[in-house]
Amino acid sequence: MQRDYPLERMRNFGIIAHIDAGKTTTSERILYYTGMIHKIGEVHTGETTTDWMEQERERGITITAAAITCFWNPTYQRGLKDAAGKDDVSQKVRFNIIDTPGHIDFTVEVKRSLRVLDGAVVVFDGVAGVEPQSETNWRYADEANVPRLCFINKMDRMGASFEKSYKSILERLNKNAVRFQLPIGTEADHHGVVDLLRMKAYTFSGEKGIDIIESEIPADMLEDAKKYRAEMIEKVVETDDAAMQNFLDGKEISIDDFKKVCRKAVIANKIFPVFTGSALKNVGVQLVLDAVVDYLPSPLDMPAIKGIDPNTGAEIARHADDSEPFSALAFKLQNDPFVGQLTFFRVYSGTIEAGTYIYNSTTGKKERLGRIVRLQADKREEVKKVFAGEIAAAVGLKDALTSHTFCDEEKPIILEKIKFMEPVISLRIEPKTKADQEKMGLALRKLGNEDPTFRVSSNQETGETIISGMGELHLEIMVDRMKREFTVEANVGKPQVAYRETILGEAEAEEKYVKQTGGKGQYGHVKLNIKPMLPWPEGEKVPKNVSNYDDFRFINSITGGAIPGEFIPAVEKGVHEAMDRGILAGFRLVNIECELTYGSYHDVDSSEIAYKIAASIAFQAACKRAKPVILEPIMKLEVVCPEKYMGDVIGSISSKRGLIEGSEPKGMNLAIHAKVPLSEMFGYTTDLRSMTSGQGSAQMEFDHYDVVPKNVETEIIEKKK
Ligand SMILES: Nc1nc2c(ncn2[C@@H]2O[C@H](COP(=O)(O)OP(=O)(O)OP(=O)(O)O)[C@@H](O)[C@H]2O)c(=O)[nH]1
Ligand SMILES: [Mg+2]
Repeated sequence: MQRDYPLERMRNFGIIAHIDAGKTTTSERILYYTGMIHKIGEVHTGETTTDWMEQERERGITITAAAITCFWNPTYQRGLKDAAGKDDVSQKVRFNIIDTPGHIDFTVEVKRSLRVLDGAVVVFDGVAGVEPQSETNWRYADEANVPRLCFINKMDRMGASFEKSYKSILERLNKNAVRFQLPIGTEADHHGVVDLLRMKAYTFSGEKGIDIIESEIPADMLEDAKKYRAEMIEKVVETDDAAMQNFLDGKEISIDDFKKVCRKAVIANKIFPVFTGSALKNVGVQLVLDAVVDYLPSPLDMPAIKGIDPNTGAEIARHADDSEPFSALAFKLQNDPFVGQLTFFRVYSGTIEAGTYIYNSTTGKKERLGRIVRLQADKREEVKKVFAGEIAAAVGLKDALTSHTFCDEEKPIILEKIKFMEPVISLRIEPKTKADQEKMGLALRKLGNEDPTFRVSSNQETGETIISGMGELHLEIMVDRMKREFTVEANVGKPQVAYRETILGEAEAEEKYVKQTGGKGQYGHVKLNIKPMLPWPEGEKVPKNVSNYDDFRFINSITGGAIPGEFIPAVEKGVHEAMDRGILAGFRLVNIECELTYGSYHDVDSSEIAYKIAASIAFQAACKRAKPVILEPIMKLEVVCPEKYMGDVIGSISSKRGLIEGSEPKGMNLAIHAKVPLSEMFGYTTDLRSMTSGQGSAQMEFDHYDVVPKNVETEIIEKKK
């Protein structure tokens, strides 16, 4: 079976932005203009295609990233005929698009999407310009090296300003953002855009702006258009020596040559073209799609994906090529209302067919791959075979989790894992009845599998179940989903900060656990050394005697069989369990390197359980002497309010152990930036509202964990008792 689309005519891209910038509204237009849907649904009526979850439709926000496939024939190809006299669709491109949420609590969706996408369209609210989540998502895209186009949306809104928004991109995101268009008219009068490359004006008419009308640039805009065109060309040719030389020689660059040079520059993250319009008023979206075709990379433009050969530990690479060994990354699990469990994966190399077995190199297990589907709006299209560079979803896989690698069993590779943030907030959850109790475990496990930033733990002493996540809204949605999708009724406690514990010093401890009880006794003896964990040196291979986790490292330095090899995993397990229990106030210990340096054994009495207990006791004893401290999440806070409330707002932040970092004008308001401990911030939005007569708003995002002051530590420990 052949692939239906050549790699160079595929674009995998995401739509990312701050909350409410218009990503879903834009995605819905894309589905309409590409003919995937015949009626546009709006966010405010809860009828869009990509916001399909009940909670999304009710609240008008995106919660989970939705992947959709569609096909686009660039507008500049329209009306062209091929050699046979038929419509020329030689440039038609397949889009795999992911509409992501903007709310910080669901930021995991942006992170994992960017990992498997080749490009992104970053949407901005034309009134607000760059907002906190625009910055965060831009940073994620930087980390993932994803080329970007910018779309300044909502130009129809009162107070919209293309120039101000563009300036905020230059100042806060990247100075290589370049105007490729200008809006025609703003606010209620906004109705078209000027394309600076073609030097034409475009307006949109017909049903939902489906017809694109080209005309001359309005006379009063010509001057600006010429100026900004020159600026655009100069910025772009600067990235290419040959083009620069021609430019200096005074030669006019052709549209095609400009596109070629620009494409290279965008893919190299040297240029970020800026477009504009209004998704809601159907202005400009089609031209952004043309730009996706012209400037964003196909899988062929991306560097080979790197991974580790699990047999040798050596770094190996796979190219976007159907003839290479199969490799793919699972990036998202979703319980689909129509077909059940879906595992989304991106194929990096080779191909895979439905009805065969898929090898998971992360678990070392094989599973039958029954069906593969691609999501096209609300249809699920069955596909027989998936090729390099494609994104699809497997139906019904049981063992695969986010970040797992699928590959050719004969030519194994493990791709780099997606790094997720740690949950900062948690609450106690209690099933209402015995029947709920049984269902709750299963429901929480499923939800946790879908979302790596949602964690479930149980306190063995109290029997309590604790769920943790990224914020109050995150946990609220999860509890709501548990009720509706799994019909589990539960009582929930108040949200609490997810504290952690760690050590600042180094210590050693030894424990000999011996029990003589008539028959076979117990014997386990270990000596441990612990210290704060430093990052593993980049590029250095992890030796066999080291288990390296994100926040814990275990080194087995036993030589000469002082402890038989079969008991070492029990020692590690004992340490793990002790870490989960914490040392000061029962919060999980993190960032510790633990070295097993010495021990002994007994021919008859040694057992796994004895080593586990000995290790737990020794580890806790060592922690007590290694300057243990409690860590708390510190949040990055932005408060936007009229200037006259500045004094009150700053006062309130300071009284919450906050650190003011600065302020800047933002439209008619002032934006105040600060770092504040999360524990002080519950209910802050309400306080702020009353402090500013409803005119202030706050945005918060996790920044880092920091040691709590001694007096606060005492308070936390007291409370725990
Ligand atoms: N005036 C105006 N409103 C718009 C425009 N685009 C979107 N909106 C409105 O802005 C609100 C948010 O739009 P969405 O498309 O849900 O924004 P989003 O970026 O997907 O939001 P999240 O996914 O929740 O982060 C909705 O009420 C839209 O109707 C636009 O171009 N102009
Ligand atoms: Mg949305």
